[in-house]
Amino acid sequence: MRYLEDVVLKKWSAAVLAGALAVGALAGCGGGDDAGSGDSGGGGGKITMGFSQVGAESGWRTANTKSIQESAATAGIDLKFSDAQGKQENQIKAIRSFIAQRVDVIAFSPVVESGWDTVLKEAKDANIPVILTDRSVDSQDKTLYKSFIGSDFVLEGKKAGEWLVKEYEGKPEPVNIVELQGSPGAAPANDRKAGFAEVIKADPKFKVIASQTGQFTRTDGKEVMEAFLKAHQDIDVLYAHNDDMGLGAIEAIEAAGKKPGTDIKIITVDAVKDGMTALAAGKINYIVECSPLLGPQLMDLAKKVKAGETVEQRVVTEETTFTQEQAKAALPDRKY
Ligand code: GYE
Repeated sequence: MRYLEDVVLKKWSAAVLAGALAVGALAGCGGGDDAGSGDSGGGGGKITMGFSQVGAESGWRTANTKSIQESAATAGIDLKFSDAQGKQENQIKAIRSFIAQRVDVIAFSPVVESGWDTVLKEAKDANIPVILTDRSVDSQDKTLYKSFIGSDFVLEGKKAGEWLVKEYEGKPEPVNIVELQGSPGAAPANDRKAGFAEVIKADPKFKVIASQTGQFTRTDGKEVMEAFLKAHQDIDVLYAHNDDMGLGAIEAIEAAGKKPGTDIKIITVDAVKDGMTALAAGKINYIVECSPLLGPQLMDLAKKVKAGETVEQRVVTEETTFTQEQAKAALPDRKY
C-alpha cells in the first residue's frame, strides 16, 4: 500500500514537473526574449541565479565562493548556492533542482570535464541559460551553455614549465620532477599537466619520475608527498597543481629533514595568501597565479544573458606569475 502510494506520488510529481517544464519552455519560446515572461525573475525584477560550487577543497575555492556570494549581493541577484562536496552527481541533482525551481540563470563550476550533455540539454530545453565558471566541460555542442568564464589552465601549466626551463638553463644534469595532480578528471588537473608536459618535453633532462593526484587538498598533498619521498631519494623539483597541495607537501618535506625551496624546488598554481606567504619565505620558488575573483564578471554576464544580449562564448581571466621577490612586494595587498 505504502509502496503504491509512493509510486503514484512519484509519478504524479514527475508529471507535474514535466508539465511545469513544458509550460516554462513554451513561455520562453513564445514570448520571444524572455524579459517579460512572468516567471520568478521576469518583468525586470530580481534575477535568480542557481549556482553549484565544486566544494571547499582549497583556499582558492573559499575565495571563489566568497567572491560569488558577495558580488551577487552587490549586484542585487538572488543567489541559490549549492555545495557539491566534490561530487558530480550532487551537481547534476542541484542543476535539476534549479531547473525545477525555474531560476533565471544557472551557473556552475564543473567538478569534472565530462558527462554533462544530458543535464545541460535539460536546462536548454527548459530555456534556462547556463554560464560555466572557473572550469569548462568537454561537450561538443557549444550551444548548451552561453559562456565560459575562467582561466586558461594549459597556459598556467606552460608558465610553470617555462620557469623550470629557465631555472635549469645551462645545467645539463638530469632534473627529477614529482607532480601532484589536481582531482582526477577536473579541467585544471588535465590542462595544467598537459601544458607543463608540453614545455618540458623539449629537453630530455627533465624527467617526471612520479605523478599522482593530491585531490587539490593539503591533506592529500602531504600524504602523497610522504610516499614520493619514501620511494625516491633524488627529487629535485615538485610541481603541484595548486598551492594547498604544495603547502601539504612542504610539511612532508620538512618532516623528512629536507629544506623546501632549497633541497627541493617547488612550483605551484593559484597564489592564494598562504601560498604567497610560503613563497615570500623561500619555501616555494614560483607561483603561477589563477584568480578566484570571478564573481563580479559572472554577475555581469548573468544580467546580460537575462536581458537577451549576446555575450562572449569565452571570457579568459587575466593573471600573472610570482617569484619570491614579487611575492614579498605583493603580499601586503593580497586580498585572498
Ligand atoms: O586551482 C584549485 C581548486 O578550478 C581553478 O580548483 C580551480 C582549481 C584551483 O581546488 O585550488
